[in-house]
Amino acid sequence: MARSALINVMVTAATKAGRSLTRDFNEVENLQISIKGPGDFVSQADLKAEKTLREALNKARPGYSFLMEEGGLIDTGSDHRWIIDPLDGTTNFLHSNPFFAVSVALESHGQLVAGVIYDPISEELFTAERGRGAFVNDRRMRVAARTGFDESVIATGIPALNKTEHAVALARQRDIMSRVAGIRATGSAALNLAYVAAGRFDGYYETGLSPWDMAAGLLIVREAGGFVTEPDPDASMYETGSLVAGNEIIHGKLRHLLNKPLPEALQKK
Ligand code: 2AM
Ligand code: CA
Repeated sequence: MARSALINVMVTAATKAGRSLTRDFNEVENLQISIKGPGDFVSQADLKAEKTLREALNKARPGYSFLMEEGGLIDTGSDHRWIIDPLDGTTNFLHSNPFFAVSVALESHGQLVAGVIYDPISEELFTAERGRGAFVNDRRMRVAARTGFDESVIATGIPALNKTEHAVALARQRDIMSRVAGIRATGSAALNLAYVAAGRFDGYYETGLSPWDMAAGLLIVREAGGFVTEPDPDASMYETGSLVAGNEIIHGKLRHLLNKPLPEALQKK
């Protein structure tokens, strides 16, 4: 299927940023053995990729607003806003684990209209436009048809140790892991969503996310026929940072489990 002009703009920007990340990723391996480690170098790689994205997008579509992981919000008053994460999966990148991605979404009049997630290591490009379906390297994607919860593989994220949600996340994970075929914590929210869209994960849930971690992936999963929501039907994903994804059945089942009352010690007072 021919790509639209908009998707072409986003793909050009994401692959340019991805090439910059790949070059730096090769360097990170050498820095693992240095005393200081690769931390500062990775921050620079992240900033450089964001600058590349910003410049490419702004050149093709001047004047749009930006919401960026590193640069924050640049509000130009435009009806269009790019939501970008130059390096999703930073911890993987820092540790030379080849599982990270560039994520670019476009919101117009408050609605997600296009999303691109690019994994520069596998060179997989996940794209979607509102109402036009989702694609991986230009092949149509659909979420998995699997409905047996006990056969499903579910992605999740483990919150950083110092976070209060840690105990809650473990309680949820203990409950869910006893009912499914496997749990995967990959370290990239964007790729988790892309993999749900591609039918590689049957479901995904995570807390503590930011809008740029999810924006492109939300549209890609929905355009692949999947469901993504806040676990609480009355809450907004962008506000709470929690989401649950899958096909209709797996999404419903996961959402039900995530809404079960917690042990008393973990309940908010
Ligand atoms: P990042 O790599 O861009 O930081 C890991 O489970 C997922 O959570 C990644 O997509 C990661 O994005 C995201 N995330 C968001 N906030 C985070 C934080 N404070 N610490 C670690 N990961 C975070
Ligand atoms: Ca991120």
